[in-house]
Amino acid sequence: EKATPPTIHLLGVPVQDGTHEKGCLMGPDALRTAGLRDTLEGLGFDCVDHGNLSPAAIDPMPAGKGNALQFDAIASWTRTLAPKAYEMAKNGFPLFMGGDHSLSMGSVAGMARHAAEEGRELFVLWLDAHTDFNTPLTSESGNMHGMSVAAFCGLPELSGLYEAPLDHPVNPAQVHMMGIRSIDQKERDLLRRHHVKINDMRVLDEMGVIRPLMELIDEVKSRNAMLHVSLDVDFLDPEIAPAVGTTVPGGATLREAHLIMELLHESGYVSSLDLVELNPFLDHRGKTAELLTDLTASLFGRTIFDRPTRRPGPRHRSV
Ligand code: 4U7
Ligand code: MN
Ligand code: MN
Ligand code: MN
Repeated sequence: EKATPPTIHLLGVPVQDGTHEKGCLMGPDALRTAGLRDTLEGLGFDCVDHGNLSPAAIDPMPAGKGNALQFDAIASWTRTLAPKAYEMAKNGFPLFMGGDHSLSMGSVAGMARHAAEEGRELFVLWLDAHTDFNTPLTSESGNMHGMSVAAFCGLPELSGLYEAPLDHPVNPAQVHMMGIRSIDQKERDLLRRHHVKINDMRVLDEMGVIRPLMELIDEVKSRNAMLHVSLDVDFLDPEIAPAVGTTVPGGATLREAHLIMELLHESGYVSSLDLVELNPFLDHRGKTAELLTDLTASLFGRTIFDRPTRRPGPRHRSV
């Protein structure tokens, strides 16, 4: 099979209602300013910037149970984004520029529907300090950017975010997390009950990124599934990526993050990407936006020097 590079579809999703920290709405423009599009075109990809999404108004919803802030606002973002993601996926590789992490409630739901239509499963690689598996019943903060995974996995407490209960919820056992170092008490029980695959920082300390990542890639390949990558800025150590509201010390290093992206590129199975939680108001001279741009370049094949093709196989099979 001849390698055909997919068209990359950039979409800004300036949502910040999922967090109490203001500033994520500037994320898409900071990524544009850092030259994300030129970088991807420089790697040989056709690139379309669809501008920024704006959420459709929805009727106010019956007060949901529990502790969720801005439920209605997040529902309108999610209901606007999910069908847009689904449409973009038909024509290439969707790249979602956040915006806070509640963005993934829509991006992943749309990708899961696309995958199902192609007769394939969707796996998710969740790169984050946090597991984002709270529901309105378990969350202590009420911030909905901490509930994204629970939402796209179809937990009933969050089904009201979608137009209808999800036909294609992601299987929690097919959500692989890396970089985890902050989990709330009740969230822990939920993660266990639903068999989410968690590689915490201790796993990275002990074996580095290659083993856990290749486990995921091998599973994706063996099932000919698609792989959505969701990168939360706080996956990275705050020393190298300060532009985020929810810093947790002890995160991934620059080289760990690049190695993940390079291996993902070589796999050829990544279908879509979220770049989320970038808060340019907290950045130092654009360094976090530039780092995200560089990591994206690695995901799309930038290498430090020529590399032999070690894992020949279909490239971008997923699109
Ligand atoms: B992010 C938290 F309290 N678990 O629910 C919560 F520690 O998208 C954090 O990963 C959520 O940045 C972080 O508020 C959401 C918390
Ligand atoms: Mn997150
Ligand atoms: Mn996080
Ligand atoms: Mn698994």
